[in-house]
Amino acid sequence: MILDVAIRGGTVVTAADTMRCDVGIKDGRIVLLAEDITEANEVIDAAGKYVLPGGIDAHVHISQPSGEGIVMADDFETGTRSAALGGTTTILPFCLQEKGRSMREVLKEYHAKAEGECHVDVSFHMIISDPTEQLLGQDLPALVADGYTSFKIFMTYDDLRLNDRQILDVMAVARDTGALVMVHAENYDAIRFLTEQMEASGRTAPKYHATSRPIPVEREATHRAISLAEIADTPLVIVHVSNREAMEQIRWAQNKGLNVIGETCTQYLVLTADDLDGLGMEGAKYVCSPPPRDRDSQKACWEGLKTGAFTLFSSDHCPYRYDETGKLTPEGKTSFRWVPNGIPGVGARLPILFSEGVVKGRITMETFVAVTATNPAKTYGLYPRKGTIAVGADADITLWDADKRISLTHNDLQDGCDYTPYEGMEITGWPVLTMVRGKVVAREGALVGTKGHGVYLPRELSAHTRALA
Ligand code: DUC
Ligand code: ZN
Ligand code: ZN
Ligand code: ZN
Repeated sequence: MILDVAIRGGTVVTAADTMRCDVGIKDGRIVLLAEDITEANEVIDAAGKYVLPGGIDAHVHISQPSGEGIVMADDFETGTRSAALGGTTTILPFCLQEKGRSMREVLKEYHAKAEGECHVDVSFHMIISDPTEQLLGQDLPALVADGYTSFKIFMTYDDLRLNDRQILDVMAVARDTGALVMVHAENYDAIRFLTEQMEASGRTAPKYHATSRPIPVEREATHRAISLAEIADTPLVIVHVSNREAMEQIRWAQNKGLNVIGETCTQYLVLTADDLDGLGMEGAKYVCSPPPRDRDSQKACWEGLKTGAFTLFSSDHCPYRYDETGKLTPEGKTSFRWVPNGIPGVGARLPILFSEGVVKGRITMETFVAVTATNPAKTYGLYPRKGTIAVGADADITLWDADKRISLTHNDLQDGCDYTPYEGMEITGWPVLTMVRGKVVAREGALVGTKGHGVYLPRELSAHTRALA
């Protein structure tokens, strides 16, 4: 057999091992791992580089409706472009069901938006905001069978939040179908109470976004979500965990034997609430929920990644432009309450985790691969097709230059935003080549593929639910 591509001379890293070997690729898949592969139509020199499974960013938002007059800065072309340049080969955005709408219809719209536009592969989580009898009884079971095997629910936001009974009803469907529930855990009433107090006393600057949703807001909801999942008897992913107390709820549940999975994100490792305290509306650039906290929270999130309380590391890429078209709403509503919640980061995720984590000795190279690729693939039903370097897997590969130094600017990321919250960070380690199913899509900071190479991936059940279904 003549191989299409051989990646030669690199150091392959998986979630389990680091080894010197070449990678042979045929028809978009890895077909050979060997010491010295010579017969191939194309040879990629990986000497001195790490050969990693392409990143899987299991938590991104693209082209999602965000309220009147607010448009996300990324469509599927720009969002997947930034992913590719940042070494990520699969993303999992959310399809948001607005109240009163059929989930099937909503999914069709997202498929239409993504079709032919993507540089990397894509699959969809669903956001359930309206758990009608029709959705719970008919539509969701059919959609899970069709490969939409995860859904996110919210405990806060006027238009999205479910009450405890609704959460239990959704969890029961997950239990019965093998789907995996992800939860945004913040206490709605507590946030409203605090927001009204802030506004009544004129505290409306962006920094009060963080004050209006302090750690107990998240800790309480995290514990409640875990309890509801225990009662409904289903595994649960707590997404975007920001601090020690929420992490301790997850660890407590895991020690108790509950199948609770934790995710943390870039912003909780490197930003703090002080970043929201800039001149004028500058702080709006850092408004996301939960908000970045303090140094001890950062430390706790690193601990969570190192010890396995968190097995998922995502960007929560949620892109809004910092101008009158988006991050600041056009009607001149300048209270923090109106600033859309979310910050961009799909392209910066791997470099920041590598530089701050692996280079600084906080996590191992294998943990880096596990939390950015292998675990997301297993958790969301893409493994072993995605998330590892093994014979039979898709040839989704990122070549990593561990020595390359860069002072990060928004220009390096090429998303649709007009800023990065990580501007000026000194980074060591950078992806120098990204390959999706055997085709190079980005090389040395430039896009080389054409949009449309990325395909939609229907998914299997999660490794966490499969045994139960
Ligand atoms: N939740 C997210 O997952 N992303 C952005 C904002 C939010 O509330
Ligand atoms: Zn959320
Ligand atoms: Zn998110
Ligand atoms: Zn950006």
